[in-house]
Amino acid sequence: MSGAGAPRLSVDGSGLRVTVVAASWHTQVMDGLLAGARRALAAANVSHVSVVRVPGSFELPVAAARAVEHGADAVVALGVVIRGGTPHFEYVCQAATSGLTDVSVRTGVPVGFGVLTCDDEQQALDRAGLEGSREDKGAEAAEAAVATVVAL
Ligand code: DLZ
Repeated sequence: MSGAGAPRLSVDGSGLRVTVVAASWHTQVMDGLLAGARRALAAANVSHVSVVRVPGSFELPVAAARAVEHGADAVVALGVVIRGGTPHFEYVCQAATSGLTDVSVRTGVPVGFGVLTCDDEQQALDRAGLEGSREDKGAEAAEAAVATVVAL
């Protein structure tokens, strides 16, 4: 985890089934987030990892709900939403955030929140876990999901 006050998480996720649901907009950033999530899950010894790709971040909640129905112990949701010239940004961010929260709270299955909501592409690249990025939000979301399952 990174940022002021962020915890250092180190957990053993052996035996857990984790599904990564990933949007497809902003390919380069998504590739970084997905690679970071995979790295973090491997470091936590999670061997049962499924990846489900959906078109956009708006579709992440339904994919997360299905993953839970199919037996996932934790879900990692990854997406990138970049502000444009219309209010569309707010609607997609709101739908993704509240939808993923709803799935998690309703089912009791942790959902790691790795959806970047950025003003421009550079902000997203800085957080994508790519070479030169300052932060690795895909890894952070995966670590948070696994740590929460273990804690509960
Ligand atoms: C339509 C749209 C736009 C404009 N921007 C993004 C974005 O920056 N990131 C993202 O993940 N998805 C975007 N989408 C697609 C919506 O999430 C959704 O896939 C479509 O509205 C179809 O339901």
